[in-house]
Amino acid sequence: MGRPSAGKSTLLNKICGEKISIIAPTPQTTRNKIRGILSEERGQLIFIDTPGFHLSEKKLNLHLKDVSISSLDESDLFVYVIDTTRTIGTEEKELLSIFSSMQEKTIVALNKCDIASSKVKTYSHTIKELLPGCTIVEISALKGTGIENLKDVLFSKAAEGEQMYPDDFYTDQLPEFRISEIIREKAINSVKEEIPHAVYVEVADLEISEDGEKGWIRAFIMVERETQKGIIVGKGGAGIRDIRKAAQKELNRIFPYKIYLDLRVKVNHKWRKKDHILKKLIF
Ligand SMILES: Nc1nc2c(ncn2[C@@H]2O[C@H](COP(=O)(O)OP(=O)(O)OP(=O)(O)O)[C@@H](O)[C@H]2O)c(=O)[nH]1
Ligand SMILES: [Mg+2]
Repeated sequence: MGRPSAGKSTLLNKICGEKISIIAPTPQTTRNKIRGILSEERGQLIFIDTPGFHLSEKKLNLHLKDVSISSLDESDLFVYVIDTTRTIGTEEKELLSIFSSMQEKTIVALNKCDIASSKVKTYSHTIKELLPGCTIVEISALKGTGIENLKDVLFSKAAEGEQMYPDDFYTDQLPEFRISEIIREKAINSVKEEIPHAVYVEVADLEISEDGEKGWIRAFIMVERETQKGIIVGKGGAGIRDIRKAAQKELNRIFPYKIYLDLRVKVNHKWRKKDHILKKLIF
């Protein structure tokens, strides 16, 4: 858990060694609880990546906050990720207060130590004072620094239980969801400002050949306005072509069949205000 853009998804992927959760420089990238599974000789850890903890009265953000908070009930331990390049604001204060009531179960991961080495020390000092019962680790989710130490801490703190997933499982996401997320990642990384927030992806069709060697996907990048559609499509269609190419390349790396992706852009006016769409997308 942590504020938007703290590096939660980058961390999940680094720990599990696979691309499980999508990443973007814009905040509010993750919109669902995304499970990542790490299986080693010493045991299995199941992680839940969550949407960034963001205080806002907008409908979409309220849904995202609910998802983030509800993950607390499902977890035995908490990794609270802090972006040490930023100062403590209202959201961080609220998170600090949430975790202050469960310090024994909380590991504070001071992230981005690759670019904020001096600030990490100050943070470490502050957190020791505010949350003396927490374990603090310094990491760079991007570079992989401190990840082995974090894993050791988690394995030492985790309670013993039955193995929940087979050894070779690293996520439980359904193919349609995973496809839509990969397309969304490529789309939101190609645009700026408000547009990433206005994007969702709908997989209309996924057909796999009988021999299991080919997969055909028909998907739509959904935006809120015609102008946003124009920006995603780009000059002469160059934008959507690049998104399609990048998504297809990554999908081909992940799925065992050769993928053919048919990708278009459509408008769903003000979808972020529509309850039935939010219910479908955010869970
Ligand atoms: N330099 C540096 N950048 C990082 C690190 N971890 C994450 N980032 C960058 O921070 C940005 C946000 O990363 P995400 O992993 O998407 O952050 P998040 O916390 O999942 O964000 P939301 O899903 O929006 O809440 C991306 O541009 C990452 O490359 C790190 O350790 N060092
Ligand atoms: Mg994320």
